[in-house]
Amino acid sequence: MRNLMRMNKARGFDCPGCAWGDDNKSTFSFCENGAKAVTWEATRRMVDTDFFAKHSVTTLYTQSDYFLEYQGRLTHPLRYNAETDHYEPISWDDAFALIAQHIKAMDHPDQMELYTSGRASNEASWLYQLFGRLMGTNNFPDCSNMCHEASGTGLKRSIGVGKGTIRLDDFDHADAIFVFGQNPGTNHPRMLHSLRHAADHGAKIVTFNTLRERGLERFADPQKPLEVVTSRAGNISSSYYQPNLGGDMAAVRGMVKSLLETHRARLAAGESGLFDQTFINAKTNGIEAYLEAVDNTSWMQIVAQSGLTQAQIREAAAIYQSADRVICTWAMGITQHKHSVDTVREITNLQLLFGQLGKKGAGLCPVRGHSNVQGNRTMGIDEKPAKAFLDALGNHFNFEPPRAAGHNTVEALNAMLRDEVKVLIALGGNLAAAAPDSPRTEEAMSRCGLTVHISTKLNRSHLVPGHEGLILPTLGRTERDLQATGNQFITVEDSFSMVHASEGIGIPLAETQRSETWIVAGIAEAVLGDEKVKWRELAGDYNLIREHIAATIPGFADFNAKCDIPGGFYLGNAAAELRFNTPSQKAEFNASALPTSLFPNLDQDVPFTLQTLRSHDQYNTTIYGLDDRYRGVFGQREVVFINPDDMADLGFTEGQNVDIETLWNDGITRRVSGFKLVPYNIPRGNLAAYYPETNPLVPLNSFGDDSGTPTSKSVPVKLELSEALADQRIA
Ligand SMILES: Nc1nc2c(c(=O)[nH]1)N[C@H]1C(S)=C(S)[C@@H](COP(=O)(O)OP(=O)(O)OC[C@H]3O[C@@H](n4cnc5c(=O)[nH]c(N)nc54)[C@H](O)[C@@H]3O)O[C@H]1N2
Ligand SMILES: Nc1nc2c(c(=O)[nH]1)N[C@H]1C(S)=C(S)[C@@H](COP(=O)(O)OP(=O)(O)OC[C@H]3O[C@@H](n4cnc5c(=O)[nH]c(N)nc54)[C@H](O)[C@@H]3O)O[C@H]1N2
Ligand SMILES: [Mo]
Repeated sequence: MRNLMRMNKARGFDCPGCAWGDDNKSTFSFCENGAKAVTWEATRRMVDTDFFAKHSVTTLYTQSDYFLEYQGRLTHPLRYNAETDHYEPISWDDAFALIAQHIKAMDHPDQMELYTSGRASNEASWLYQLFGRLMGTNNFPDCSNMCHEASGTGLKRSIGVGKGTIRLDDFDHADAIFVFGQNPGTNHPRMLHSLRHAADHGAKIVTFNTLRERGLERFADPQKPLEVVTSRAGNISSSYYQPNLGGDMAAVRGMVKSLLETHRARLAAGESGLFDQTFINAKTNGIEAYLEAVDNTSWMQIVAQSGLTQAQIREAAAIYQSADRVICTWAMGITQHKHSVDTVREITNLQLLFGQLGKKGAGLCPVRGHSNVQGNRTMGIDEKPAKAFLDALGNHFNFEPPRAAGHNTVEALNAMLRDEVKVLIALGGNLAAAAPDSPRTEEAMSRCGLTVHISTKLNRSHLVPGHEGLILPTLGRTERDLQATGNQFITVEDSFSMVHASEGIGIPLAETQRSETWIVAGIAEAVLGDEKVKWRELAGDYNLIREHIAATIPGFADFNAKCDIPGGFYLGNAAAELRFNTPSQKAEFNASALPTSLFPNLDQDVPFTLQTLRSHDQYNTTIYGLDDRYRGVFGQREVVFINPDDMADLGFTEGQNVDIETLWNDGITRRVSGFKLVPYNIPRGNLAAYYPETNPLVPLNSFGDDSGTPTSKSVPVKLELSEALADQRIA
């Protein structure tokens, strides 16, 4: 509780749960799932060296992800011994020397992949990217490639900046909030407080979600700060639409089609139009081509693809029309499809028509996942870094940074499969379980010369080492970080571009655990020496790192001084000030047609589209427990949600076990077995099952156009009764 009470306060630690902002007015600055994230990290259980002496990697591999993380915190640096198949203790110095040996033996810096998961601090990730660029590579695959990449890419093209344009208090001023493809009751519980405040002020909350999610249907109960969704609560969404998976672009296109009709009818009647013509003329480019694309999209196509009726879409459009100030938020239901960049841009098109940028209570809000994933990008964890950023870095450190684009996550895995990767370093995360196509991903990782995992807990990635493997135990954000000059704090950035300090208080379990920043500095020093950069000095005093950040990244002037501002400081957002850093210097409408199909490369019929999503008891690949309370699932995770009529049509019944098999065109069988059928309120032809259990079904080379994000929310599949059961039926 002591940890929790300090969370998200002026200089407590930032909640590692999600990237929602901190509402300093709210009495409840933490939530049930934030509490789980903190207590999970703060466990006193340890996986010490005895544990690894007892269990071989092969036997650990047969255990569940839940079992692996439940063993507790990693405490000692470990080296994989392929002969004994055990991890054995190694000293920090020897570990760094081994890494340096492998890296120095590479023929080219691009033979290294530097993965990052979005919990890493600004300081650690900035240092990490500096190391990579001084080495000469932009190979920075990260969790963002599997997450909000489409938001960054789409927004950058449309409005010149890849981040959301609103601030947290905009929710208090909105007349309508449209929530697309997101389950905040589980994944961003503090967002429900913002939605509740907004609804209290009369705002309409309009939800587009394939599933009926209880968290979006029910109000937060202020009496129960930890459990924000209760059965006694009132409605949170004024309208709830359930589009097909991947149907949101069509739904928004339909809304615009309906609004365009009204707009034209008004103009024809000599009245003023519906759209914000002043804004459109002064600030945007490409409206003619876009409206032509809208005219060319038929209602038949819109209805078929969205799965919504014309009446539903017109109703949503009417709500939009009646609101002066509109916020659109979205998450993985929008970004993990083939046409996600176009979908993000379609939402932006709608907002541009009505000038919903640059005013209070309005704007675009991609709700980020990991608590510092947005900050990682700001710090330069980016396989396609901007020229201006590289120039600044090169000038400041007097070197020529690599200019060619590096690998994203899928490209990195493909490079490993081609035996082009000698060294994989992972700053956090669980690449083996988070990436698609699990057998291919594991094969890829095990082909590396050396894999290095900087981790808090044991996970699947550690069990698929390369020819050599290291696990480096690190401190979590909740823990005290004592360095040469005293206790250190780090900084993070939330979904609203607020940067703030975070300082842990928990006493580390073992002296051999080290901070991420210290570890990154140790690796860099062992490989590069300290001529150009005094890595050890930086690791001893994070203020020095922040001085370098201030000198190389816009918006961070006086960084150290600003860290004292309670609640943090705002980085600013050019698009929110109506400055658009696009080639035309205007916001760009996007005139893409709707996709002809979600699976253009398949010529067979696709009976079902499957989405892979999170339960209430997990943090990505970390499984806290086996319940998914709001969806009524208890004690199990291998379930598949299905429309009752689809189940009846197949002749299947509730509780039967099925195999799910992917329909793809590369001759590889992708199949998971024994998933229990759970009838659910979901449109026909759509299925849902949990990630990461269903990651084997997502083909590695099925990813979003221009985003490279695995299509985790639209997997073409068929269902069959599992063999054991099929046999029973025959018997
Ligand atoms: N407790 C907890 N918090 C978390 C996480 C966690 O695992 N646990 N993960 C963090 C991370 S990294 C992220 S990225 C976020 C993820 O936050 P979310 O995006 O909320 O996560 P998902 O569980 O993937 O849920 C996707 C939601 O979109 C809906 N959906 C899926 N496909 C479609 C579609 O095509 N159209 C529409 N309209 N809806 C669709 C699903 O029904 C589901 O409600 O949460 C972050 N916060
Ligand atoms: N099928 C499918 N696949 C998906 C998704 C999906 O919806 N469906 N979602 C995707 C998304 S949105 C994301 S963001 C990725 C997530 O991908 P990752 O970020 O790689 O995965 P996580 O499960 O968040 O990583 C958990 C591990 O991080 C380590 N860890 C925890 N805290 C710390 C810390 O403070 N420091 C360090 N160094 N390590 C720490 C622990 O060892 C833990 O095992 O997965 C993606 N994969
Ligand atoms: Mo994410």
